[in-house]
Formats: sequence, C-alpha cells, structure tokens
Amino acid sequence: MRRIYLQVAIAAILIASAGVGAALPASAACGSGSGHFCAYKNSNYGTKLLDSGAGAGNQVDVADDQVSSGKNWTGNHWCGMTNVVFLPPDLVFDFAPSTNVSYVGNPANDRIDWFDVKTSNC
Ligand SMILES: [Ca+2]
Repeated sequence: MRRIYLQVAIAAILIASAGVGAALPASAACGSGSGHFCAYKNSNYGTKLLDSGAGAGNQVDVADDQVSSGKNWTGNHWCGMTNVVFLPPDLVFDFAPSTNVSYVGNPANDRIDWFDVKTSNC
C-alpha cells in the first residue's frame, strides 16, 4: 500500500514539473524580453545549437566550430571564443545586448567554441 502511494506521489510531481515547463515558453523564440541568448548553426537563425539564460560571469559551451548567427536578448555581452592550441582563447565575435545577428561574418563563421558572458564589452 505504501509503495502505491509513493508511485502516485512521484507521478504527481512529474505532472507538476511538466506543467512548469509548459508555462515558460518565452525562451522558445529567444526574442525581445526573453532574457535568453540563442546561437544557430546556420545564418538567418537556422538550426538552434544553444538556448541559454546564463548570467554574466558564466562560460557556456556550444558545439565547436558551427555557430553562424545568434540572438542576444539578455543585458550582457556574449563573447564568442575559440580555443587555440597552446594559446589563450581568442575572441571571435561580440554579441552585444539586445541584438540579432543574422550572420557573424566570414572571419568568425564556424569558429566559436564557447561563450564568455560579460556585463561590458568583450
Ligand atoms: Ca555554421
């Protein structure tokens, strides 16, 4: 009897947490007011690689050497960094707060490995 009660309780928790997830669709579009940063594999926001609400001071990983566009609807700079063997990481692109970037440009395209989230310029 106790075991059944536990299973019902777990099911209730799972349903409740699913409901919380459904109530937060704002980040899905990664648009104005969402507080999220999104990075995309292709130019013009095709194939999302990352959707993050991480704050300043965080380092956020993304699939290596694929990012081509991004939407930054946070108040921070998202500094696109590349890892260089035996050298310090190199800044590739600065996603400024509240901007969409449909293409990062040839010098930065498919080079970002992670993001350094900062309150001011990269
Ligand atoms: Ca790409």
